[in-house]
Amino acid sequence: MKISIDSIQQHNEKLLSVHQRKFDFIKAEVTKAESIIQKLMEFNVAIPSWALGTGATRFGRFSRGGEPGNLEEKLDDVGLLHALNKSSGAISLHIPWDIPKDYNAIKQQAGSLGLRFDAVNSNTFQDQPGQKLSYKFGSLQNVDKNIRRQAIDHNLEVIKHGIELGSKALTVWLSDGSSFPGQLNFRNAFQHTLEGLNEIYASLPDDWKLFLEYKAFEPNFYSMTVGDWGQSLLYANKLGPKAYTLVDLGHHLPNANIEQIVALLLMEGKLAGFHFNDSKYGDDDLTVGSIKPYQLFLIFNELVDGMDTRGLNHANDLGWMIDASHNVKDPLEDLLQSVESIMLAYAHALLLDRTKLNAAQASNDVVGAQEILQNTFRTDVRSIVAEARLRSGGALDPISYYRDMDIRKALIIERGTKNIATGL
Ligand code: PSV
Ligand code: MN
Repeated sequence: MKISIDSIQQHNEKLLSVHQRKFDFIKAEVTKAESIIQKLMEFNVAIPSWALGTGATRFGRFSRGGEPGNLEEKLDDVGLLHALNKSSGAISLHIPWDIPKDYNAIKQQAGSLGLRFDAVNSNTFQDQPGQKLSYKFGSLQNVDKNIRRQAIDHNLEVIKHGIELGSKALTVWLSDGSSFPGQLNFRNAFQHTLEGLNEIYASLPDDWKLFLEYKAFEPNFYSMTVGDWGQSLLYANKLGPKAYTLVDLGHHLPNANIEQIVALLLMEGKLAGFHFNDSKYGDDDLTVGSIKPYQLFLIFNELVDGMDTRGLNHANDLGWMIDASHNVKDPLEDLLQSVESIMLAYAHALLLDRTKLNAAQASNDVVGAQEILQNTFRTDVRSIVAEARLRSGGALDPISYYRDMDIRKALIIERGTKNIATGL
């Protein structure tokens, strides 16, 4: 389903005068509004190919129909999001859930929708139909070298797909670990994993990066072989300069200080980027910013500060992706909300007066520092984000456009109610 530029314009015309009033007000308050808008217009967050269908818990799945049934339809859905918000111009593929049949055709389709291919993701956390050996007791960590070989070969194959598509990074998330004390020799598991990662790393093209994602628990409940940022960083440092630690917001133990983790990884030049989501209890995969928007702002505050200190380009030098699952919401609406939350947090971080914050910190002015952070966070920057979207050709209010045009209904008519997207 394609969205016409005319219909976006009509939508914008209806909302323009209200928007203009709000934008004029904030522009008078915020002297750097124009530079923030420029940065927002350059910033894009990749959509994972597995997040376009309805998610599930182990108790059930409640689809609302119109889900994409193949990679082409998934690309169309991301194209639709990008047409509306102009900030979702990339897709991240999970192999083997989304193996392209015809690279050229897929690349052409992506190009016509203004999309590029972000990191490719390997999958050694599930057994696939017809797969020779099982990952029940882990993949790269496995005590059986044939299973380790199979997992390494899978990653090499994923890199090949990525090269064809123009991706520049491989994201490895391992579910490896153990569920009971005594099940695993920790040091052997680490060494086997390192050996495997070394071989995968060696076959990366020169301009590629390896992102190593960590997770505290699940599916293993006693130990995870890449369980936290310290372990991921240990591997990344041993692997070499093209290996980085990837932060998925939902992969920490409760109350972890993620902003501090981000600050230190950036300081070490080892932060790969993000899988954005939100959580209340564990890896809940909820809409970004739905539970802890202030934490998201604090993370972006460290990101902007750390990237500027290292002279990094905000838009391109780190990997930005959503990794969420939608059990009760329309996945496309959920993704629009997630991207909006990210843009707001980024806008707030750009708005923050860093000179003042540095001065407050240097004089141990604890109250002053909090005032600076919270005054920034409580500034309503929604019209700045909307203005950036408007100037890029997107919709002033993507969700109301989506609802007014009844896009889900159109997708159900086009695709039916029975399609189930590959993925989770
Ligand atoms: C694992 O929980 C994870 O965060 C990894 O990024 C996977 O690739 C993704 O979710 C989908 O299972
Ligand atoms: Mn993830």
